[in-house]
Amino acid sequence: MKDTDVQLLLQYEAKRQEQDVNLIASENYVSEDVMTALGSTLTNKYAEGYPGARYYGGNEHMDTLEVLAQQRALKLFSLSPDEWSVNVQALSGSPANLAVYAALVPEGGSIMGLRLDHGGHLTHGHKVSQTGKWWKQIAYEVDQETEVLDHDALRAIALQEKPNVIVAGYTAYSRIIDWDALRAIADESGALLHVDASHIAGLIAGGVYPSPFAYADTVMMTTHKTLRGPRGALIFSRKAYSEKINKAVFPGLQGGPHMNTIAGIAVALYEAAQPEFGVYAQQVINNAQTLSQALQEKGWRIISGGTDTHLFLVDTWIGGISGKDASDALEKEGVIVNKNTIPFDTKTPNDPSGIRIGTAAETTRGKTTDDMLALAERIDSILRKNIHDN
Ligand code: DSN
Repeated sequence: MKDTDVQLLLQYEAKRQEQDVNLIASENYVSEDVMTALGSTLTNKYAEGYPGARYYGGNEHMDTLEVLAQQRALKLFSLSPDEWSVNVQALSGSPANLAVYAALVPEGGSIMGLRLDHGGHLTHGHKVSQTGKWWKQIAYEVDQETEVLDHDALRAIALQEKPNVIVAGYTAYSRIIDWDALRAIADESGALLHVDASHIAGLIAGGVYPSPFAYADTVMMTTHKTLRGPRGALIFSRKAYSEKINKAVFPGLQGGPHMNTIAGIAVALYEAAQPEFGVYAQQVINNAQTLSQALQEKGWRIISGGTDTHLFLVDTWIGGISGKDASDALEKEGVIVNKNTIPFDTKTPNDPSGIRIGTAAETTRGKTTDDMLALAERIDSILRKNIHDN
């Protein structure tokens, strides 16, 4: 590389990724093949439009590629192309959720989403996100005692507020989601059910977490978390909504799709369809359960008492160290997590009461439950050294 400044940064970051323990719940390591697709000649190509209807010439191979990615996505989640479509062009999760609402929620309508500090995402209608400015957020919560979803409370809110769409699927929620219960609430309140499966996509693909497809009207997932692809998103929709969603993505919100990313997504979908991906997904959960349990046994409070997924939250504040200080202390010793609010947090998002831990990335690096036990020792000892006196 002639640009030695950038080359050096690439080398530094590669080394950092090699050396650090990565417990960021939304990160993963893609394969060499995905990297090859991302760094390919496809980055040179403009392909505004959709297969067979592009605004530029020279898209013969791009059409084949985009259709291949669509076919693989539908097949991976056992969806019939007669009932479902998938848009593979959204640049990432936030614009993908925005596209879904732009297509399906009328101006001034409402989005019922889990509160950000209870595990929801900014784009589930939070006021600082455009999704909370163009539409009204009807917020729901987890139960204060159990820290899991309370369907009775959720149903009461939905029946009173009659949102246009209910969003299920979260960013910092470690339990199995009862899709059936949410479908029933959506039906009773006259709402659509939109599932944000970004975090759990790879677990669903691997067959180790319940699939939402039989219950949802639309399912959005990012491709770079547990699904282990490049940064991007898939928007699945029942046929009745697909045309509106496609128009919302292009030309509504985006121009030319990133065809190199779509190629990377196609490769990741191929990889996720292999039998070994199911083994990987199960190991991700085994590792998260082992790590959370080991930390719990060392006295750390785990939100909701454990995990059914790749992630969990630790209430570090009750153990004597804030989420920010915990995250900083761990980072100094090469263990990367993110600070995170916990339900009913008494502290602030910049210095919340907890940290979020995920095992998808380290499992890709071959880590086992024995490694998780050693990691729990390491995390516990770092945190204990940094507990505040007060
Ligand atoms: N920021 C992502 C996460 O870390 O969960 C969600 O967009």
